[in-house]
Amino acid sequence: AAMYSGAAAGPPRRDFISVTLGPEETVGVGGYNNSKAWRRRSCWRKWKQLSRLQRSVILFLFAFLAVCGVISYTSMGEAWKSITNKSLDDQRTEQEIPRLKLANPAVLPAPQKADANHGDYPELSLQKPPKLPHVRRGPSNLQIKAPQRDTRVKTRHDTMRAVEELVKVDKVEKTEKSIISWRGAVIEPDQSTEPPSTKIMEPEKPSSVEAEDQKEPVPINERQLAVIEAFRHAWKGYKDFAWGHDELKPLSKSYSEWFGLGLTLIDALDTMWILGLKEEFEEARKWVANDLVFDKNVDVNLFESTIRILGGLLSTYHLSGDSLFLEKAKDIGNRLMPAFKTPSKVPYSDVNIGRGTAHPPRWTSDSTVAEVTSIQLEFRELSRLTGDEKFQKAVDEVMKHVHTLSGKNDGLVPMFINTNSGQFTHLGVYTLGARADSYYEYLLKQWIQGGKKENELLEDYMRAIEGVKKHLLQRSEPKKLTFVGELAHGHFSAKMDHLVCFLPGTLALGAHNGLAADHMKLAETLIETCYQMYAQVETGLSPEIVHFNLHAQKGHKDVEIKPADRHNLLRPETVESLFYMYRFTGDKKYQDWGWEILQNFNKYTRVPTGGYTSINNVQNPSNPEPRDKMESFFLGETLKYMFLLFSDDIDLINLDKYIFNTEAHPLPIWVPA
Ligand code: DMJ
Repeated sequence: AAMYSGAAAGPPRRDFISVTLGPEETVGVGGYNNSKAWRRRSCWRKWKQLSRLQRSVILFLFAFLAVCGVISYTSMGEAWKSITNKSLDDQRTEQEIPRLKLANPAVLPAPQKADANHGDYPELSLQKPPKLPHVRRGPSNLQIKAPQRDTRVKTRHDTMRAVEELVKVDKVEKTEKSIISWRGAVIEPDQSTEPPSTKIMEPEKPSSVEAEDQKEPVPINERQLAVIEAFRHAWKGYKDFAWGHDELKPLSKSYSEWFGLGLTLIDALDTMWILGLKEEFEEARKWVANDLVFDKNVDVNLFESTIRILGGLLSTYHLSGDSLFLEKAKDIGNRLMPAFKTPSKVPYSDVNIGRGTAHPPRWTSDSTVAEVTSIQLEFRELSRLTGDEKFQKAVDEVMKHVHTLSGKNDGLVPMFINTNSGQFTHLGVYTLGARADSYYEYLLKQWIQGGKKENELLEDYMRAIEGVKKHLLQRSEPKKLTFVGELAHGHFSAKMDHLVCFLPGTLALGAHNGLAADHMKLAETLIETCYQMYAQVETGLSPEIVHFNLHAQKGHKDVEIKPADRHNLLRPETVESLFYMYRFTGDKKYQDWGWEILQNFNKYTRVPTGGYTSINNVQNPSNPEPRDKMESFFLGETLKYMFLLFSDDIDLINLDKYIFNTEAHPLPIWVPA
């Protein structure tokens, strides 16, 4: 630094110098000096010796090189990043190859509605059928064969292959599956293990769209024609005097309202489809399209509107493939959801579907056990169809909660549950009749609907049937009919509701699905009893409730009827069980018993001007005392089960593909056999 400060006295300034990069001063006075300070000084001196131009050129060169360096670093960085990422992707792809490949086979249509959880469950997308060119319309036996069958078969075949591949992969993943054994009932390994996810992936198509090879229609027989005639007669009364209202009052030629939602019409939609009543169906469809409005300030019962309206709309959607019914189902489903907003999440009994408010009955904060546990098939299916998991979540939670509750007696449940505490109330009374009946039915049916994977449902069902055997079965005198009584605080009562006659059919369905063979034996015994509840009565029609004689008394039959119980509401349960028994055994006596019942309905409950009526006295053939009301389930259930009972076409609502809700509305089994 001192040297430069004295530059004026230094050597004369040269105007230019040539740039010499050689070590000019490495050999100089003093010899070799390579100290850092010397080198710094020497470089600086050299720099100062350069002209401004030279310095500018050098600076420019440096600047230029620096810019080039930055540019090439950035682009190399990108290249490097992509190389790094690619190798990560490669690693992931290798791990996921089987799943990803199978989740997106070319034959599958693009998802209609994306779901946040899609990526977690690619396998579910495989359950979706390919988009087919043709959607069936019109009642089943009036249908024309679907066109382009070859294409359809091929497409479906390809899809099935993709599914099989997936199943192979899935099987490898889930090697150790437990076998459930329940006192003699052994469930195949592939039917057991974890419950299905509540996360719903993609909306499903109606089952009618999936229907493949349609075989020649099986001709309708005489007895089925008699059912069609009965239906038409009932429908005439409804159409003439109660169109668009809840129930027909056939004697007064008017109607009654319960919810004001055209209950009979909706309940009857899928029956018309199954019976092939195309004209009637189309007319009813128009009413649904133009006049069915749920935005109404009206209180509806959650259970009744779920099984009749939601269930009826969903099954009609599946049978017809007509999206109108799904839209309506979504609407009512959403409007029923406020019922689940309770402290315990056990739903309230009533919902105002216009206001979106819900409440328990006026006198209590209890709900009925059968009601809160018999809405699951419908809400679960609604989730599957819409891709919105909230419906299934709400009802699954109720089942899970009830599963854990104390207060059961060998699997038998009390009749009431509190919506605040979530606990059973009125403990100690056990029945398979009113207020508990369909709890048992839906345990089995949900298990079947979900592909036989939800073990808790099966456990609860099997335990309950053991409870029935242990506490509720007795034999009557003189015919030694096995019946299902009731238990009240340890005391057995020989009382049996007609409602209990759903049980033989449910037991038979369970046995058909691999449960204990003795369930079928019990079903055979119990259906005989239910038949006797008709056969031993003067009109050949069952009363609402019977009491069985436990002791032989001269001149007494097995069945006793109290004056308050001798009404008949045109209920379906016995005919329902006859249908299952005939399907699974082929024994024609079940058809004959059903035929007798139909004739007696015609004899004692048919109103000449149209419609059928409930009666007050099944013991008085000369005056059964008509009540002036046709319940919606007569068209929704009783006549439908009659028609199916008389049919020899096992594919007319195949029981390996469909599960009936408790109002006889068939919904698809998610993993059909
Ligand atoms: C119907 O609404 C249903 O079958 C319900 O499960 C019981 N009551 C009637 C028929 O009896």
